[in-house]
This record gives sequence, C-alpha cells and structure tokens, in this order.
Amino acid sequence: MSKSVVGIIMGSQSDLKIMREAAEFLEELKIPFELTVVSAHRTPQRMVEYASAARIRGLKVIVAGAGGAAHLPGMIASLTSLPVIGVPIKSSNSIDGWDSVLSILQMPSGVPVATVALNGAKNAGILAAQILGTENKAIAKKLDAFKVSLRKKVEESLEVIDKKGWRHAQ
Ligand code: RP5
Repeated sequence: MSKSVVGIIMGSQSDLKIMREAAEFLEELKIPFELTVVSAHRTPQRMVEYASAARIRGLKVIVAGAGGAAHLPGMIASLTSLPVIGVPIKSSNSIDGWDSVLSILQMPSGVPVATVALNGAKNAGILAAQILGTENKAIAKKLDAFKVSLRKKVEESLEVIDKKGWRHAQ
C-alpha cells in the first residue's frame, strides 16, 4: 500500500494537536494516510470538492475532527458514502466540548458519523484501521498485536499492585 487510504481532515490547524494522534497510530501501523485542513464554514467549496473526490482518489475511510459548531464530519458524511469517523474537539470556541460532541453525534437518520470521545483522535485512528482490517489481513494482524499490548499493560499494572499486596479480586 502506498496510496493514501485514510483521509484525516480537520476544521483548523489548531485541531492538529489532537488530530495528530490519529495520524501517529496509522503511521505506527504503516497505513498510508493524508492529512489536511478543510473547514466546513471557512472553505465550504473545498469541503465539497474533498468529499466528492475522496473515493475516486482511493480513500477508504475519512477521519474528520472539528470543534465548537462542528459541522465538518456531518457535512462530509452527507457528500460521500465512505465511512466517516468524527472527532469532537474541545477547541477555543467550544463552550465545554459538549457543543462539538453533539454537533457530530446527533446526525439525522440516513447520514451516520461514527463519533468517538471528545478529543478521542487516537480511537478514530484505531477505528479507521479496524475498518481497513476487515479486508486486509496484514492490518488485522497488527491490530491483534495491539490488543495484546493493551492486555499486557493491564497485567503489568496488576503485578505492581500485587507487589504491594493490595489486590484481592482476581
Ligand atoms: C472549528 O473551530 C475548528 O475545527 C476548530 O476546532 C475551531 C477553532 O478554529 P480556530 O479559530 O482555532 O481556527 O471550526
């Protein structure tokens, strides 16, 4: 794989400090992605062009992050039949983050956006990889190894607790 299969987009460069976590996970798994700024409100034409050309350019999943009145993920989902994962971001114009969560989550019937937690860009990267992993055995294998690493981290933390003699439940 060398052509980008995941498109990571965000409403502003200020979202990058969060959205980079999606990029870093995909990089770790060696999944080719592209990353750019597309704003639903400031560059609406660019948003339409991006979504309309996404499938034909070879993208298979789009990860879209935005804060405040976060219309980007939903609008992208309205313009393409590719799966769209939305990342609500607690941005400078967010009241407390709920505005972006609800703007991305509460989509009308027929136009889903798979919404991750507030600032949950890493999970968006993981979910994008999992979607690709349904068809790609090499990616699925790396995701299985990732799951094992999660389990091992918990086991290691239990060992620390055991050393203290604090654990009672199995
Ligand atoms: C949203 O407004 C962007 O996604 C960003 O989270 C927020 C603030 O943007 P800037 O004013 O920092 O460019 O559209």
